[in-house]
Amino acid sequence: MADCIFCGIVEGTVPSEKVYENDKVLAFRDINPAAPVHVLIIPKKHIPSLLEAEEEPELMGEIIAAASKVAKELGLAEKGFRLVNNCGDHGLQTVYHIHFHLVGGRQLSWPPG
Ligand code: DGP
Repeated sequence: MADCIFCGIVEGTVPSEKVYENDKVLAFRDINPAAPVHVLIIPKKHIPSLLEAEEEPELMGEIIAAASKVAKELGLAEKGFRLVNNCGDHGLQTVYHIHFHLVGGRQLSWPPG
């Protein structure tokens, strides 16, 4: 999709530090990390937000599977981590290409602010 920064990352026109990729899913380091490990996991297909995910159950499963794989590969299995989706204005979503934040490497707090 034109003007989508994450589509640009998928296409390679926007640089990123990729940590995992398959034919449907891409994972790369967040440009503004909130923790020692902060990876964004996205579908290569442009889907604006979690509101459209109902139509893509298989693809959402691919993302969860990628999160599990990347978490283990980046050393998060022992201590744990968090997988977060921000949706819409109240959720503080800023990029409207659905993405899941894989965050770990330090003690996290709860509930979110
Ligand atoms: P959200 O608020 O959930 O929409 O988070 C969007 C995240 O995307 C935010 O943590 C910063 C990250 N981000 C925005 N632009 C870029 C970019 O060009 N490259 C990378 N690697 N991350 C980006």
